[in-house]
Amino acid sequence: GKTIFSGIQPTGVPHLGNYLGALRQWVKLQDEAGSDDRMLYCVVDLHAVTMPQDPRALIKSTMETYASLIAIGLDPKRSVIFSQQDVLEHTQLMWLLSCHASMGYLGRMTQWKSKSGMADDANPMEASAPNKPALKLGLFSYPVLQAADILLYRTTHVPVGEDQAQHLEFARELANSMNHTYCRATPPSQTPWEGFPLPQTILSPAKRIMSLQDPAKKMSKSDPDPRSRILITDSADVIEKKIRHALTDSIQGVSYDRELRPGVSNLIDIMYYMDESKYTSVEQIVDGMSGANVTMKTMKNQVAKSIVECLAPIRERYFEIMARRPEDVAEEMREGAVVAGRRARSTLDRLKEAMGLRRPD
Ligand code: AQP
Repeated sequence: GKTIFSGIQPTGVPHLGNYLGALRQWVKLQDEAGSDDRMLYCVVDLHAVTMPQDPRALIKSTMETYASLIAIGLDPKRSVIFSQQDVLEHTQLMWLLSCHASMGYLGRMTQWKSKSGMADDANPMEASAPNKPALKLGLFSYPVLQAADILLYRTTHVPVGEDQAQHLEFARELANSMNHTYCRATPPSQTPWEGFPLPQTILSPAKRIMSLQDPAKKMSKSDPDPRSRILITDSADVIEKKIRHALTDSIQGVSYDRELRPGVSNLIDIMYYMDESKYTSVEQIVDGMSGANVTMKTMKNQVAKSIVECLAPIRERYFEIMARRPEDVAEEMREGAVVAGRRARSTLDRLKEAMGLRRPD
């Protein structure tokens, strides 16, 4: 069977980019899974602390993120849903992987540069941007922890957005390097280590949803302008307003061209991916609108309507979950971690044995 793993940062309620680019795929994989497939979905709170956090806000947004996962249709009975810090093996495996991770490779990753405000050609050894705190080891080694998250469950498939493809490639490299070194070593038990499966990336069709205010940038939780994104729990009013204010262009009528008309094309993409079953293609939407001489205003109304319809039941479920006692929700998360922990320990025990780190029981 397949083992599917993915993670989301505890940044609170996800936006449409997270939802269409990754989370909806998680639900689809869960709903299509066979009886010998397993799904693990993780709120990656240890990744969150690579950036400054307000402790009280972090606890709150972790709960909101978990509630969002249940609201979109993940079912704790079918998928293991848990928090990263509840399974201590993540950081243990990270250390073992760190001893094989290349500094040079990590230095070429783009995320530490963008999150620390560093230039594209910044050198991590002397990295400090003007008026910015020095680069922290945790942010630099983020992809190693991410590789540990994935490999810990002997994951075969990882559904993520396109922005994570680079990190997945790094995880495969590390797995390869570990397999190469330790599968051939003879452990004290004489049973050679089976190695890590090389995890495949699953990209959803909506690879990259762009910001509503600047269609050259991806829709992102860290964008200071809340109008740049739609949250999956936004009310109909808020959605309509954000779409009405979305940056488009002054060209007449509706047409699709990601280069020339990135704003309009992003809105059409969103409309299409909100309910793919309604249309055969993006062209079908565009042809229908240009045939009817639809104005920008009418187009935006239609886009907003399709988002509102799709998100309404999610929003309702979200508020139901948030009305539960926080202790009960937290307990449900811990139950997920118990199941995840069992699989994590079996992977780690075998690897430690291969590395000569495990004494006889
Ligand atoms: N704009 C996007 N289009 C498509 N997919 C996206 N993802 C994020 N933004 C887009 C995918 O969402 C999943 C969960 O993301 P995350 O919580 O790890 O956050 P992130 O990738 O760092 O992106 P965010 O949400 O915008 O946060 P910041 O502002 O911190 O960068 C991932 O699978 C991601 O690919």
